[in-house]
Amino acid sequence: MSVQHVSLAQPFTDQKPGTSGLRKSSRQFETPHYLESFIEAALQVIPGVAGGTLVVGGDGRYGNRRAIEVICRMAAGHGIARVVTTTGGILSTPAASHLIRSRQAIGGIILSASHNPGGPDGDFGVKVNGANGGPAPESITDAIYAQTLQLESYRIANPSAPLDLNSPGEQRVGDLVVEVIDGVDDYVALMQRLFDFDAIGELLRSDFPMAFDAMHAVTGPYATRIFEGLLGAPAGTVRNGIPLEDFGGGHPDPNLTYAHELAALLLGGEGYRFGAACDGDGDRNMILGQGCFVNPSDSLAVLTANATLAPGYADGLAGVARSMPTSAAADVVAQALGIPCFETPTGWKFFGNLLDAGRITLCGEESFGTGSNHIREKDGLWAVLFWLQILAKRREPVSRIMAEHWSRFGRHYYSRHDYEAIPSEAAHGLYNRMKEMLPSLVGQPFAGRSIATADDFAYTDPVDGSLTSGQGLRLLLDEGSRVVMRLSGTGTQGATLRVYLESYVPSSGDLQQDPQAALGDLINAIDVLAEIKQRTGMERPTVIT
Ligand code: VG1
Ligand code: CO
Repeated sequence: MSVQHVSLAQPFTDQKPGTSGLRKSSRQFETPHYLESFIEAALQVIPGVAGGTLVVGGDGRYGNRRAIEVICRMAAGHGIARVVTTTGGILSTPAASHLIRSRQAIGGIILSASHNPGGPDGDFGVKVNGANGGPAPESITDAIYAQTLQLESYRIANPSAPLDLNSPGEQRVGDLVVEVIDGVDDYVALMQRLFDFDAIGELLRSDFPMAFDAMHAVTGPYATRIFEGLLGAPAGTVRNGIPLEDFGGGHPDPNLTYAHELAALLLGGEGYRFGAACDGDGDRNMILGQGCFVNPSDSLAVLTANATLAPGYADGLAGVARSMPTSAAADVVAQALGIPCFETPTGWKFFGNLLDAGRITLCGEESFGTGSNHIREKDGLWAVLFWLQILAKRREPVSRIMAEHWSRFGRHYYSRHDYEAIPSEAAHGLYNRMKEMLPSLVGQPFAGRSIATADDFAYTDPVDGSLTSGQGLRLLLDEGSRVVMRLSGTGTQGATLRVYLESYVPSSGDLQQDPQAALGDLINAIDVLAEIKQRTGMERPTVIT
């Protein structure tokens, strides 16, 4: 095998990983040497490269196969012994996490821009995961970024025969073994260990019409095998189940805006009892019942309260964690169960240490992410199966499960308002102005209440003591309501402002309000204080969840 050292005229300066890896337009990734530069930096930083095993795959978007080819050639150039990849290069983020762990790999490279649209005019992304199967911690991503800034060349094996990803088997690129496996098998076996497939199958074969929307993204093959194959749900239960390079022109983000067809089926009185969708790379989930949307913060709380109904969690939970902007619904359940609850910054990487140390079993984010210690990523289909497990045991409609939950624990009214693609200057101007105002806000009136705390969230990792600051501006009101603002770390166009609103009503209060109405005074007050409409020029948010 011959290895080339390709010189870079100058290093790239825009390869700083965001909330979830390096995410840029597909066009930018097609810039000569762009992908190679980031992979070179990653291979220089990830420990154990020489002789190690690396897991590589992606969500099937435009650029996936080319990237797998490049990474295999670069892996060969760096002395990696084995790359494990999948037929068609299709590998969901949770399945990749599991594979890294079960193969004792040094880590993985996942090709996805998650819920961002794909195709030549869409986005592409590279996520680097560590040996525990989770997103690389900041110490690693910072080091990779630093490396990109001083890179002079990269090492890549000369092209030999093109890789054949069409069927399982082993191939060689020089000394490197490229092992192509079916990316669905191991994941499905893991799900069968956690959940009672007999009970769920019985439910799905009874009068229980369900719709799952794979959004033409990675979960199609997994969902078809699980729901229509093993569990015996009728053909057609899985919609948009064929992964497409551009996700059929859609936006593979499972929320009420982008998964509106599914939402209409469940909320529009079509007779479906349960609906769910996953995002581009399969780590997010949206849960719907008949006439009922379950917000992700509540979903984490319901899974926590009902965890022992699933065989994999029958012994109870060590603890739970949620990201800071996620509502405190899970905290209330944790308190009732007498287990610890942790509040982490946004992004799954912050759950890794808590999971590795055995301090938590479940964790979740308001952004449709839920997961557990079975892997080190959030897991969309796992959450759907967990809900089905609860429904199979309780045999109650989703809406009744929610109503009973709130009447026991109280309800955290919650909403996230996203203002997408704001000119970067306007967004940073708005954000920095608020940040500077924070100290002066304490004690001030706000939405008929008073601001008790105003800060920029910082987190000290309870396991390794590392400090992460600048994680979001919080206004905590005297009666427990909150407004949080963050700038997104996953967008690729301009800036996205996220405003998170939360208000708690105890079980004795009015539990059946519309969330936007229940939060109306907070919504108005933050608009006035932060001058959102005025500074963004937007009359309303792009997406309301
Ligand atoms: C968003 C979500 C965050 C999530 C991240 C990655 O980040 O808010 O909760 O962890 O996406 O999800 P941001 O910085 O845009 O708010 V995924 O499905 O891309 O791995
Ligand atoms: Co995702």
